[in-house]
Amino acid sequence: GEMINLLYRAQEKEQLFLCYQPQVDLKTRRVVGVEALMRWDLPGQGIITPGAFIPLAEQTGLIQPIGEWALLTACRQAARWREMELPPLRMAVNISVQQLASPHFSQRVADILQKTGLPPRYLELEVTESVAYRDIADFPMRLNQLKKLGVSISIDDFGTGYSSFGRIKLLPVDRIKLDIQFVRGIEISAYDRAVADAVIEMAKGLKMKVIAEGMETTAQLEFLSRRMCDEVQGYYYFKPMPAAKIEKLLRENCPVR
Ligand code: G
Ligand code: G
Ligand code: MN
Ligand code: NA
Repeated sequence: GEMINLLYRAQEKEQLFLCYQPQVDLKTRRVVGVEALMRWDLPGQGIITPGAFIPLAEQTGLIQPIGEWALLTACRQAARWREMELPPLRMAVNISVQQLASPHFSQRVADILQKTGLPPRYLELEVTESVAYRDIADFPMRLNQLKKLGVSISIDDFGTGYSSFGRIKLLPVDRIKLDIQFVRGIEISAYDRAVADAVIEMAKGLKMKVIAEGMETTAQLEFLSRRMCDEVQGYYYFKPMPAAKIEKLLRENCPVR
């Protein structure tokens, strides 16, 4: 309907932009990465968050051009920050299953890295757990192709999908993102604490890093620090913010409390 036509034109009208949410290393308490998060500035409607339009973009195939725009924009931004000689920063970009299923995707990533000059080790691609169990394409092969470019791979929303360890084993995963629902439950649910604990331990055993999503409270911070979770991303430290604010943050380069 109407929404899809508006979204179709959003890109050429330059209504889309990216915000970046810092990711904090729990040992050094410094910002070591950011996740790029899309926003849509639709005149008369205000800023629309991706939850309200990404599903539509996925259903209609628009995610291909929009997702590619996000990847290019994020890499360009990360390359610019490197030129400014700010402290090193990982750039995490969300990738839809549809993008990964496209046979040209790894070539497009290679082109974008070349065009922007971003060293591949600074780019992380976030895929959801569903790449482990969806059989629509050869995802292990595709992720391995991407790994060969030198980028890293993280599994988003971990703990909410239907994957099995037998399938995840086939994927070259560098980092697991513990889903926000388990982080939210840390103070109130023994079940969620046990899941958070198990995911952190599992990641360590499998030589993967783990980042907790959506950390909002001191109690969560204390729990995650005690359990030696590697990194956190959440409103407790930082909300998603425009590029200029990230720049300021990096320039100051102070540890967070
Ligand atoms: O509305 P909210 O901000 O909660 O939505 C976040 C969701 O949108 C997350 O699932 C996130 O992965 C997704 N998302 C944000 N930016 C992008 C993007 O650039 N590409 C893709 N494919 N998904 C994105
Ligand atoms: O699915 P994905 O992890 O890509 O989406 C990240 C989403 O989580 C973004 O929409 C981001 O704004 C949101 N988010 C990040 N930190 C917090 C937090 O501390 N609390 C809540 N409620 N949402 C958060
Ligand atoms: Mn994500
Ligand atoms: Na998530």
